[in-house]
Amino acid sequence: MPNTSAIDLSNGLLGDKYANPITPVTWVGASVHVYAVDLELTKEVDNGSPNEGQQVMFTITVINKGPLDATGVQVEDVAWPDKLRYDEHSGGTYDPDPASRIWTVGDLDAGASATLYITATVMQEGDFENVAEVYACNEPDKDSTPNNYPTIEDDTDAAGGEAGPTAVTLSSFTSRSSAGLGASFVWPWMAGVAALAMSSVLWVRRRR
Ligand SMILES: [Ca+2]
Ligand SMILES: [Ca+2]
Repeated sequence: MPNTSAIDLSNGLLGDKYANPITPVTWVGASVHVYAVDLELTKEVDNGSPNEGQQVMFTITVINKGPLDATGVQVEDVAWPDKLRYDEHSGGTYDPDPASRIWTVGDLDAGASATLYITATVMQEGDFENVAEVYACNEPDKDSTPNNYPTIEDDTDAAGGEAGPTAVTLSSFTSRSSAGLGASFVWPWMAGVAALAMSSVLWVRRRR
């Protein structure tokens, strides 16, 4: 009697334990991981401590570590704070509409990367951290899922910092002359000019 307990892959059945050739076999506890790409995303800001009213530039990079080419790749700016005003972008196709904020990357071959630059103005002091994540990809990813933030994976990254108050300059003093603080600076200056003019008049009269 031959040993029939070994797995018989020729007909997809399990030996003598499942002798009926038409009985379907259910594999319990087994899992098969099938993936095609591995997208990784990074996001950086050029200045993590700007003053209110200053521009900062975000750099978003997505790389496909393969092994296969990726298609239909999109990246979304999620959790974009109201205090950040979008100004411009370069390096790719980006929709700055608040209802979208989608960067259309398109095809990304294995080993290739793409980079987008977004310039924004910090309109208020305080935390301005924000997040970018891979939003879509036609192929399954090894270790991340598109558009499932706030789950943190290698297709997600945050950048930002803490903005300080508006920088104080001489022009900001004079432009706020009606606010009291400016007046305390402007009036002594005007008084000094008036005193200089009066002394000049007296000097001319004395010379006559
Ligand atoms: Ca990934
Ligand atoms: Ca994700």
